Amino acid sequence: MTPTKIAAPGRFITFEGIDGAGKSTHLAATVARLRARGLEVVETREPGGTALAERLRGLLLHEAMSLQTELLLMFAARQDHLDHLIRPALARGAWVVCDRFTDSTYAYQGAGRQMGAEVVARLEALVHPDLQPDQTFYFDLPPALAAARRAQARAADRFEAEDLAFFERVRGGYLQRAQADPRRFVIIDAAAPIEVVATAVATGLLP
Ligand code: Z5A
Repeated sequence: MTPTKIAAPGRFITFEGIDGAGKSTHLAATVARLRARGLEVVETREPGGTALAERLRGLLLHEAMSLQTELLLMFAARQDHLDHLIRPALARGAWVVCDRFTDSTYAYQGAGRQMGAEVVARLEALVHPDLQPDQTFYFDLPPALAAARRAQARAADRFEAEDLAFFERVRGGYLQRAQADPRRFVIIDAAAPIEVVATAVATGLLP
């Protein structure tokens, strides 16, 4: 009997946190570490990751729009990203490492914009009822510290221009999700020095 060939399963890893928490810094190091293991790694981000989703990203970060339009465009970009990049990569056994995913929508639109988790859950059920990240690193940082880091980095976009109260709600939204699913989430103390954070991420990464 010919043995059934089982394709190596792809893994879906996401990085989350308020702006300036350091996730992009550590995402790049994680991608390099996984590639050193000999894995095919697709590095991507949300909103974005495909030509169409990157165009939507430009609108989302810089154009004025209603809260509902913002929420729907986040999921429109995500649908395209899933269809053309994330799902095909996972299907061929690649690891996908993504800067933000639907946890961002729960945190920013659900909690930060106060639209509530229910409407986010309904769109999630439409767009990816069958898919969740295998692992999510959540970089937790007090918003005031994140703002100080951002101030040194670059000009603010539409989200970064929000006040501290907004980012406190976003942080609360993240913590609620992380505490509800401790199997998937790795909570990282992003206030620690970069080397300490790097070690925590490397240690927590799926084998
Ligand atoms: N958004 C949304 O509302 N809903 C959604 O569903 C999705 C997104 C998917 C774009 O995200 C925006 O979209 C985002 C939420 C919204 N809001 N904003 N703005 P983005 O991911 O593209 O942008 P970002 O979150 O602002 O990413 P970022 O600027 O790349 O920030 P970061 O990744 O958290 O931080 P970093 O660039 O790695 O580090 C920031 C600085 O801190 C940098 O100078 C580092 O050298 C420094 N750093 C990093 N770690 C440390 C430590 N440990 N100590 C000291 N300094 C450090």
